Amino acid sequence: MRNLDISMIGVPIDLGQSRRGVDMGPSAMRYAGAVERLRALGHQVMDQGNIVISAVHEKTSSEAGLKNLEEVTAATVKLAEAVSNIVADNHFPLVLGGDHSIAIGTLAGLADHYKNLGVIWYDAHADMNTRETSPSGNIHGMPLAVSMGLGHERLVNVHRDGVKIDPRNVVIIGARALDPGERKLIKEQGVKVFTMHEIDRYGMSAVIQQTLEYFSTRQVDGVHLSLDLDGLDPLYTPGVGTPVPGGITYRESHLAMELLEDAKVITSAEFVEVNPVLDEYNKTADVAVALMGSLFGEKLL
Ligand code: 6HN
Ligand code: MN
Ligand code: MN
Ligand code: MN
Repeated sequence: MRNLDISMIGVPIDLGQSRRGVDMGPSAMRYAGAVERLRALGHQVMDQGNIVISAVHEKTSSEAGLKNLEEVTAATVKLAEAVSNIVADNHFPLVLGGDHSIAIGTLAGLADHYKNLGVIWYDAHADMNTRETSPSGNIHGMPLAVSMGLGHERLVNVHRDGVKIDPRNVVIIGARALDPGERKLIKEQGVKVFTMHEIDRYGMSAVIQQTLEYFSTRQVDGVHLSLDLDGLDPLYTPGVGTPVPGGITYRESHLAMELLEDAKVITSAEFVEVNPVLDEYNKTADVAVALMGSLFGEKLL
């Protein structure tokens, strides 16, 4: 059991995609008891509140193919600063989304402190589109490519110029909805992916074991967990904007968190895409907070 100083920060933004409501994700996870759950495990938890995001949804400051580019850029710049300050204080950053576009800011802030960061991208999607390959123009489908230096310069240069993470330090877990351009980029960039096929075939335990072995060969200096609740099957997490059937189970997800906690490797985390408007009585936020419990050391006995 680690006793951590956890700094929690919410990013109430839904402009990285097209379905309103995911801006209420931070509140939903707080109502589900995130702070109390982690304090009960013996951690210090400082809730820093939310990054200030304009609540006006009419604006579409788009360049073609990049919806709300202005607003997403502004939000990620603020988040990067906040995350960087949290790490500078030797606290553990725990970011509550918000749609997955916020990862652009989280990873930019972490890049101030980690020179060879490992990233676990727990998601049904790869989030590796660019304006050229995106089927939607939604920036939440782009943050991983952006963080590798691929995408619109406004996004690539958030907080500090250029590349934030090495593609070979990225492990995607749970993928089952990849766009053609993403498949190509995954191969070109050398990203490691455990699709649902590998999870079905070898089991989550082996997948996490192989992930940890891979990070150790890469000699990473930290590991960020970016957990999109749509990585789980919509049976367990219906409150997400882009659900994909055939996903990771509730128990497999707990096992993944437990094994990561046992290995003591995770140095920052974000939980994204919780949309209470699409949910069934806050079920998805409850699952998010339960997974936080396992990630931060909760045991069944
Ligand atoms: N997410 N690949 C699709 C797109 O629009 O680019 C879906 C992206 C989903 C993004 O869930 O964070
Ligand atoms: Mn302190
Ligand atoms: Mn996703
Ligand atoms: Mn995602």
